[in-house]
Amino acid sequence: MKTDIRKIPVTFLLFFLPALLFLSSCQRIEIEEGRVFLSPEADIHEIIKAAASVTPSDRQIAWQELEFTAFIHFGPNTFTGRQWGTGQEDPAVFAPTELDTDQWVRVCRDAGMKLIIITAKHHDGFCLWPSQYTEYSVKNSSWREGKGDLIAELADSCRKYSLKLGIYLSPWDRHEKTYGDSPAYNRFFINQLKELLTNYGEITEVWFDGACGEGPNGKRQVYDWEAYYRVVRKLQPDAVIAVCGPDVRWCGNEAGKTRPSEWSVIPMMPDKIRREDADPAFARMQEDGHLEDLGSRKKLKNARVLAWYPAEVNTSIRPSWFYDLREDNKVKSLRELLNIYFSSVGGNSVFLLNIPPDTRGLIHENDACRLQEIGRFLRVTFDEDLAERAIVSVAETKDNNPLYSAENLIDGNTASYWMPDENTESAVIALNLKKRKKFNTIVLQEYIPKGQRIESFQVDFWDGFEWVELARSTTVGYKRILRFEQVSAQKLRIIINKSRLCPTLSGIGIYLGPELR
Ligand code: FUL
Repeated sequence: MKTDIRKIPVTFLLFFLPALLFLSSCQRIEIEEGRVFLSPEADIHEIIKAAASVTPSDRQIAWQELEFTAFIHFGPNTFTGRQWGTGQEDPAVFAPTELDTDQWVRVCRDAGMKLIIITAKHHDGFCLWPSQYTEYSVKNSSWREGKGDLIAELADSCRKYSLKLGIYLSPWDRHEKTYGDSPAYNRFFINQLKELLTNYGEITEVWFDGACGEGPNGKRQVYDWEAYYRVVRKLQPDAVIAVCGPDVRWCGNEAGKTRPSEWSVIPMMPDKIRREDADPAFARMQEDGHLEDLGSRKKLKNARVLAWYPAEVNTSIRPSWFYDLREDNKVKSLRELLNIYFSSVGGNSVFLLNIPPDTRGLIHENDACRLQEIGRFLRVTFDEDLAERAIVSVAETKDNNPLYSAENLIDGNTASYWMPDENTESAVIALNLKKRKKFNTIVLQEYIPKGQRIESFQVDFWDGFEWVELARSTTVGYKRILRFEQVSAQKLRIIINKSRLCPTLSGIGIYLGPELR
């Protein structure tokens, strides 16, 4: 039956039809916690607006604020010189003579680290806690006469020095007989996960490695990721699930490289949010420097799902993940480590630095000394913020509302922020330090609870005659640290050249750090 348009009531055409059209256009974008679903009709403007509105979960924000974190690879490999144990090593090889987790935590704390992730179980299957589901653990080693629990000791030390604790639990288990017999092994793995998430207090990060090799029976396991995630969410709802998990993305290399534009909002394959299944752009970043961004306009063009999926940059202080005597003199230099720190923490990522304890069960003097140096350098650099008492001015503040005032940029409080009106895609922030000051470091922070928006910006200083460009960069995100040759100036301006929707900034810091030799 055909409808004669002349017979449709005028009220329908005037009122309901526009309403229907409006509603159907809203269907182009659906927002769920931390994700946005776009219909194929969404155009680039709608996509960009949607991308600017993707926000992190509270657990992702808390994790991002940790900034600098430690990885501890420790287990039978420490004693055998291997990097991947076979699972056939005698548990008796695990025999640290002076194990002291307080020492580990003090070294990390002094470097400025806020969390320690321990390899509770690496690929060899050996458990650093006395799991009731396997005999392959500390309980069959001579350490503490088989009565020790390394996870408990580390958890106590972390509590003592106020650091957070995370666990690395390798799904690939080269020892466990049920591995490869998928449902049985998944039950085994979940039981171990439950032990770790119930018996040691707060766990802040669960690090799932994606390695999936053969088990002792030659079979390959099908991991039940969704079931693992449910256990973590239920037992430790505030913990982030990293790498093979929905909250934190592996940066794509093990060399400590960060992309120049590290976006936390990136396109995902529908329903896939894991290292292996994600967009092909996630494929291992080449260590020779394949640093293409993941979230620029070009990358968002054909996106159907957008997610808040921030990067974690991991590397080891030595060439290997586990301790090896032959590497005692191969500890990365201060310069190398600080460069990684500034590009990762200052490049919208969290820096996860591995420090492998030695066969005594201590962090070796060479590594400990380097971490002391890092801590000292960072403390000296960020000791005094020269912007603290500056005069700051902007052309625009959202609704002229003091809640979003430019003063928030220099109040030392990242919970307050400046924001102009919506659709203000560029802006200038002027800073007057009241007198000439020397500086070589600038820190900018976006207010990420509102999303990540800045696409390009520059910093200029007034040399007495004209504005001179000091630095230029792309994204800001949680934090951007700019380092340059020392200058002396009283006036600066930050020009946000391009932003999605409108920028937000929660902080600007100006510092004079030691030269990095
Ligand atoms: C990798 C593992 O295979 C390495 O041994 C190490 O644990 C590293 C952090 O993750 O995938």
